Amino acid sequence: MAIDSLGVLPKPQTAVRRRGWLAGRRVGSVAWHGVRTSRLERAWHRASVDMAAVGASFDVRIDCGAESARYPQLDENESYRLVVADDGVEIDAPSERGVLHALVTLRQLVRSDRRGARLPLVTIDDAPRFPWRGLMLDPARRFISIGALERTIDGMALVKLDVLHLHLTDDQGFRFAGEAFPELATAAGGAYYTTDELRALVDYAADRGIRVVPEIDMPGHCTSWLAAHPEWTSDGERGPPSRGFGVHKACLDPSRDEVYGALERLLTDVAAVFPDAYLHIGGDEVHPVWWSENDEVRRYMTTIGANDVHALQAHFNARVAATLHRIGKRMIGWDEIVHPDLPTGTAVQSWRGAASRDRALGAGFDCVFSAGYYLDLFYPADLHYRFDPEATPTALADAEAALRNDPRLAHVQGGLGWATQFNAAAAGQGERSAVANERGRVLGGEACLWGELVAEHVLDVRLWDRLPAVAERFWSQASTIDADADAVRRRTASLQAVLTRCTAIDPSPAVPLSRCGLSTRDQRALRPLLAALESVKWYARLLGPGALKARIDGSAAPVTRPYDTTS
Ligand code: TNX
Repeated sequence: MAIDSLGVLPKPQTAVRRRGWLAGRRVGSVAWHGVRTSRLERAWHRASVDMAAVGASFDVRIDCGAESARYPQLDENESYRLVVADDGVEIDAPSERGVLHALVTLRQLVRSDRRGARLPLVTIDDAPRFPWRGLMLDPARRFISIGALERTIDGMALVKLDVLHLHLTDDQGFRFAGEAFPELATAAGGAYYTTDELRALVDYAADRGIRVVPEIDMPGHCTSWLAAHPEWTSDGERGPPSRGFGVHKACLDPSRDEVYGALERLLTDVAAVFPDAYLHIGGDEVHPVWWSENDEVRRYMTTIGANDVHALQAHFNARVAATLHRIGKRMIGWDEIVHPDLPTGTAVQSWRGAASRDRALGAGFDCVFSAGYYLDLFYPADLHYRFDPEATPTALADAEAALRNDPRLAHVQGGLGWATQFNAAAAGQGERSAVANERGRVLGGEACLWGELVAEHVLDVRLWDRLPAVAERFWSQASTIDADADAVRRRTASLQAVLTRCTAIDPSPAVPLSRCGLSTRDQRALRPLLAALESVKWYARLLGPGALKARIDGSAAPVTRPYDTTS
């Protein structure tokens, strides 16, 4: 039997199917060999409750070689072997992480119908292709409750994703209420997380083998900070945090020691809550105007010998990296941070296509690839699935061309053309090179769901019809990836039943209607209309006519869009 038809997503490395099935028993047993930890006991409990719900119980033997670190780390051994034989199930893994994955695979293998509950006889040997398999959520734009984050973590574990990247701050919100500067969160307005809530969330994720990487976006995207601390900027756009979306001029003042001192206290606070080795400093979309027009900042540039604002941002980043180094963290940031002066050891999250990835790798920086996995663009799953984190520049250009030529995206073709040109221009031409020659390492990838138009009641719908396909891209070997676009869509669709059975996630499109408080009658009345509608792809809806036109004809985009945080 082909790997495909086992229904496990992401596809395992190898699966050898034997004829026959293991029938479920009324009462199953678990036998522990090797290491037995409370984390594994809880994972076993979840798996058995879930299987019991479909009337499945089996005799399972679990042999775990070693305890994993309390908080998951990059590059741990995550491999496992799962054997379903005539006389029961056997799980073998060198570490807890592997056992967690094996139990998830087991839950996906169960069949239950009129013939009863059963498992296919099979031997699965599995391990991930990439150690960094992430999802970025954006509670800064629209708050996401801890409950919704927890159920998302449950779903992530089911598709073997292992990094939840939380974009905690942006112009519209500052969701981290630490001890040094609690006023950053309260003055920014809206909800925020307490450190206790975040610590509990980190533990919840660690229990499922998932790391949580916090992002504090700086020095741009910071109007929310300035409500409490206007003195951290030099000029201009002070006032209440912005409700509008887009690139704002506000920037932290890179010329003042006081700002670096505050950042050190803030990041120390963040580090105390998030044990992960990496801390994300954002660094994206810094508006060039403010710094270049401010006299003090210009004087500072002369003092440090920075010829342009990119050099100045690199200087800012280097000072922040030194702070992170002192508090035992590694820095990661969006691909705008790549610069000859960026300290080695920094990791780069590439969002502007192959050229930005290769520029980072060529300069020796490890890379997390996100271009191609922007779930907020509403692309169908198979289009995201085409992008490979390690694809050659030519293959990635082909994937982008496929986007432009896809009839499902015909209505946004103008904008898409612009996006591709932007990718090439922004990342610096002439610096493309083949992946094989690079010095940095592709750690993996991250799907991103930017939150401008993602209120919590649509979160499940927006994530789960496409995220599983991306998760497979990050876990499965390139050689097992489906060539047929429909296959991955079918497999993603059939995973939905497992998701609803095993987690509190409900990805059905009707859910937002009930979650936003419509009566059952109104929901029923709206359904035929919804069935006939389709989401607008790309950023055509997010940008609105003004910004869309600006993007297409290359002029400066207005900050305001037809939606804001109150829409
Ligand atoms: C760019 S991608 C951003 C985000 C926005 C997104 C969509 C990146 C690093 N920055 O701040 O949410 O576009 O508008």
